[in-house]
Amino acid sequence: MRSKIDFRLYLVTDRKQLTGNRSLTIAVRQALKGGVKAVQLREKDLGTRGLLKLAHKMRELTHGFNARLFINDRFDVALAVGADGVHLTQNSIPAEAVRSVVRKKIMIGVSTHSLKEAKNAEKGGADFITLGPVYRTASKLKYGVPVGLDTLNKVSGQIKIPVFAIGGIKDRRIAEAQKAGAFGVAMISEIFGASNISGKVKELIGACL
Ligand code: TZP
Repeated sequence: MRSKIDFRLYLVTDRKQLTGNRSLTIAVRQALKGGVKAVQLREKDLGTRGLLKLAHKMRELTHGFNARLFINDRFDVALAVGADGVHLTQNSIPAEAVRSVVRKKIMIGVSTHSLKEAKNAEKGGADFITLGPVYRTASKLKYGVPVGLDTLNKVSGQIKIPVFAIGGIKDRRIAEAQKAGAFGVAMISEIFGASNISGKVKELIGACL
C-alpha cells in the first residue's frame, strides 16, 4: 500500500524563533509560497482558546495552498478546525486512543526519540513519526540528547511508516539524513531563521528529492 504521506519537508512552528517583526501568519504564508506542503502548529505556550483561534487561521492559510495542517498534541483542536492530522508527543493521548475514536479520519504523527518509542507509535496506528533530535539543536538539551544518524538508520530500517528526521536539520544535512533512511525532514530554525523564508523553502524542497 502506498503511504498517504505525500510530503518530505515538514515545517514545525515556533513563533518565538521568528525574527524581524514577522508574525506567524506571515512566516507560514511565506513558507507555503515557497512550496512547503505540511505544517505542524506547535505553539506550546498558548491556552486552548488562543490556540484554537490560531489553528483556524492556519487551516485557512494551509487550505489556500493545498497543504496539510497538523496540530501538536491537541487532538480536540485538530478535530475542531478540520486539520489533516494531530502530532502527538510522548505525553499526549496515545495514538491508539486517537485511532479508536477517529479511525481513518485524521492522520497521526508521533514524536519519538528511540527505537522503542518508534515501534510503539507504529503499533498504535501512527501514520508517520518524527525522530530526534538527530543533531544538536540551537536550544541544546531542551529537546533531549541527540540520537545521531545511527539511531535514525536503525529505526528507519525497523519500522514501515515514514520517519522524519528532526533536530538540527539544515539544508546541508538533508542528504545524509535521507541516506540514513529518513523519508523526510522536519525543522523549525532552518526555515524560521531564514531572512528569505520562501527562498529557503524552495532550496530545501530541492534538497529533499
Ligand atoms: N523535537 C525534537 S528536536 C525539535 C523538536 C520539536 C526541535 C527542532 O528544531 P530545529 O530548529 O529544526 O532544530
